[in-house]
Amino acid sequence: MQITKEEFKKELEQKLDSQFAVDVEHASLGELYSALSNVLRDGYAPNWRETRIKEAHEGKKQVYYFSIEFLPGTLLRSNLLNLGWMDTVKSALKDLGLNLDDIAAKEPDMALGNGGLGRLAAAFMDSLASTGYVGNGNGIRYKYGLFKQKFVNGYQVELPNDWLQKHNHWEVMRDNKSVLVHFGGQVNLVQKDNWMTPEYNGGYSIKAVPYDIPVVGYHTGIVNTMRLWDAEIPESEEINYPTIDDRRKVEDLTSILYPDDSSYSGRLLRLKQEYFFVSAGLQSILRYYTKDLKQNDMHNLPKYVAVHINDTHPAMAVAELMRLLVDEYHIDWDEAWKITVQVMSYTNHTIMAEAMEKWDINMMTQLLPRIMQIITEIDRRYVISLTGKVAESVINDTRIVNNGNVQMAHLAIIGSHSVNGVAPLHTHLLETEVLKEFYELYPERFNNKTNGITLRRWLQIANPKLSKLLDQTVGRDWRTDSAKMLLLQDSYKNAKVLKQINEIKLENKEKLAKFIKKTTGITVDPTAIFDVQIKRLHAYKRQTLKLLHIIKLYHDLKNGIDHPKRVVIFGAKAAPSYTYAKDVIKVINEVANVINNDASIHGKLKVIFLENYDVTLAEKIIPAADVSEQISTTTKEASGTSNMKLMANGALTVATMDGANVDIAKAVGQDNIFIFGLNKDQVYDYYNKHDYKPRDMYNSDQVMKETVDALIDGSFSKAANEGRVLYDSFLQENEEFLVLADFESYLQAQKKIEENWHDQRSWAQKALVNIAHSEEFNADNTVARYAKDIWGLKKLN
Ligand code: 9GP
Repeated sequence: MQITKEEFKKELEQKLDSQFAVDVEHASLGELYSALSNVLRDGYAPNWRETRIKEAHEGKKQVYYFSIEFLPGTLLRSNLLNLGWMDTVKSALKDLGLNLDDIAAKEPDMALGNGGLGRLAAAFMDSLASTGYVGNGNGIRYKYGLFKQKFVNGYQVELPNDWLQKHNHWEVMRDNKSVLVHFGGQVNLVQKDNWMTPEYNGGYSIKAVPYDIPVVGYHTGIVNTMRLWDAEIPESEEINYPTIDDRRKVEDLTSILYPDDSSYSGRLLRLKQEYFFVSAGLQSILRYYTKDLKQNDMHNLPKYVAVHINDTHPAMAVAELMRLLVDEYHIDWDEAWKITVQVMSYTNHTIMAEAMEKWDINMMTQLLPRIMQIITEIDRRYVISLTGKVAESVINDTRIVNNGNVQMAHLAIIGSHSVNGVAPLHTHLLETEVLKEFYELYPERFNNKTNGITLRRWLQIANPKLSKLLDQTVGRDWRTDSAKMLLLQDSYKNAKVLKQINEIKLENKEKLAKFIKKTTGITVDPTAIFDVQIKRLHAYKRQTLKLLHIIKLYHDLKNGIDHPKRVVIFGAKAAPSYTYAKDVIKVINEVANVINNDASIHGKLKVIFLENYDVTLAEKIIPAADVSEQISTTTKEASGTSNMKLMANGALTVATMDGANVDIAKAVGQDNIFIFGLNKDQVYDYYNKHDYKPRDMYNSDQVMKETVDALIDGSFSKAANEGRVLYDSFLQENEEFLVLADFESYLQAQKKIEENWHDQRSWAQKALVNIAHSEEFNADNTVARYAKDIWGLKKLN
């Protein structure tokens, strides 16, 4: 539905009046946000309803994307954009003396995730709706999102992120679609009507209540649904929870994202969460299949339903679908297994062992006795199917139940018809190293699907000026057909366009500089190089290598060696129980303090660690970046997606040949990226030979020694202990992340960046090539590949 300026103004006034009894002039920004989002709801509601009717009518296959994380960020501006209302509303608000950005700032960021995998899930939701597919999200409605990060004396402090406090304007609670999820007790199988039927003794049920969030497609008229489940006590069981405390214990199931898994109770809660949203999701899918689509033959399920397992957290979907098919719908085991494997597909997002979940058998038996029985049976049959055909060691390495644990990645792989990695190098490593034995067993299941990003958000919303420049140079069609962005290359020698690229960047940097001043009190010069590293804090991502570069620059400046002005900007959260990562934050903050307050370097170097990195903050930083730091240890970053967002905004990448950096390098060419560091074979050589001796490097390289020593020689005395931790980690024999091994070549890459910076015209040309080629990483195309190769979807008519 389209709207005129006058209609919009009238609607807004009416909403303000009916909701708050105020007029535009007297409304607060919060009230305006609320009223505006309600006008918008009225705008897309008919499309949402019609999409559901169409889905059922056309009976097209649908994908259900099961993910424990979704990171949509804020939705007001993206809903406005996708509905086609953005320009009208902006201009109407301007007439009223209002600014959309100020109003949008009132929306809490939906931080229901940690990092890349959650953001990718949200990007896929947007892309599915925007390319015309029916795709549904299935996740958890955490009452508290990822913690709010504060720095106190340089340390990370985690505060609850009470994002729901002011109400989520987009969600719709659908109590009538609730389902019950059963936990605990004991299960015996008894013969009933010729069927081995589970008889449950004890245990308890929790009511899973869905909250639906609309996902508005970009100019498609399609509105899909992201369904997030909340936990409630079923009315029939209220008597068992007489006190508020009792109730809270149940409702706490969906309170927090990532319960602390260093304790038994934390792990138990996590396992409960995983089963909760998986079971609720699958039950509602089957209800839709039987009731709304009126299908009664479960054998046809794969024609209508694809379930995607995003990382291992929802891997229990394999066992839960088996339970539903066998126990509830009385399908023979072998038939049910065929159906399950055809329905399920799985993405692996990391080769880091810590993210390959495993669950203790006893814990699982106590919490989910029937699921454990089913997993045991899947495992038993798997072992039988391979016995005598492959080496026993292969069976032991790949079976689901081993060493007292349930291996969730194994369950996902064995129970899915497709297993994909998220960049070619990552997929290659899965096939040849991490999941080698599985690859040999099921080569046809493995495939690559390189990640993508929502260009709409990172360009049209976050960088309207650059978007306008694209309109002027390549025409507006790039907004729906991103391949058109490649036409920007025709302006490679166009002095006016190059100048505009630099001017836009400078304006964005001025805006960020103001934000930095407001939030940190620190003044930064917008003409300096804005050098950005934004991602979760993790040893493998090597914020530490950036830190060493900063110290080296500082030493140079103190010693009278000149460098172009630089502002290094970090954004990163450390997992609350990850002490090394928190030590890194403390050290960076104290190094920043010393450098930012040292008048002798005349402001030539500034180090800014912005608090509380999330999607909203990313939208402020990314358009203002000159340099994109993608410096993980080669082989460790599955793909990365900030690398794609930054290039789209014209930042030049300094990178190891890791994850999707490899593909970015291929897309833009070696002249338009700064590659450094060990390649994958060199990294594996160190790992295989166990002969990485960083201390020898340190002893033989005076610059490296002075740089690393600064961590312990009192230069940054407020982080003496944490500095020692980092120092020791770098020098440890066979240190896994090879920080010092890449130090020298990283400095060389940075030197090249400085040399290039002096020639602003050629810098703009490199930026232009990066912007143009970012179209290769459009998530719309990524989901189209999933839709075709994995899910077998057809677009809605
Ligand atoms: O670490 C990967 C990151 O490289 C990738 O871009 C992202 C999306 O595929 O997933 C991250 N993995 C996780 O967040 C946890 O496995």
